[in-house]
Amino acid sequence: MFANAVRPAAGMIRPGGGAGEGRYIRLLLKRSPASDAGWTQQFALSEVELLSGGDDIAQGGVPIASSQTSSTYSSARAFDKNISTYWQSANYAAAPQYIGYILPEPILIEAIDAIRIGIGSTYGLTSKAPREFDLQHSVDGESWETVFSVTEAGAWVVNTYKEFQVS
Ligand SMILES: [Ca+2]
Repeated sequence: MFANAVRPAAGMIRPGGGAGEGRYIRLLLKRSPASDAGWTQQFALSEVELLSGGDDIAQGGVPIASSQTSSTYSSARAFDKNISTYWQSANYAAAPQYIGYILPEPILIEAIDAIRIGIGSTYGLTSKAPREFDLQHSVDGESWETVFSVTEAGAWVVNTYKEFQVS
């Protein structure tokens, strides 16, 4: 368990069963050094992996994001297995912002046991990396449920990944 990772109250976690199966996963990014400072570009990250049994299941689906600076920094850049490319939220788009993935098949949210986030070496990127975020799950892409929260991810180092244990 990552030292600063916290679980929400048990009642917030959807139990297994049909209602808990969904294709929509996202990270709701609530705070970064850039958002704290009111920068025009508040969030960026280079890679997101949704780990289940050691495998990244964010493959074969559709990346999504609340906004992007331009097509160069689209949501797909966070899922291309290249730490040199990154997604970045739009200019002046305030927190929170989200980066996520529509899986090709529904899963139980409990199947995700860790999240890995990678930050590359582009100047300023570590300042836009999330310090506080929620893992959210949805069955319809409209109503989202928080299943895991990180309140302080700590400082980021260029060209490194942090892994957050969900279960
Ligand atoms: Ca990338």
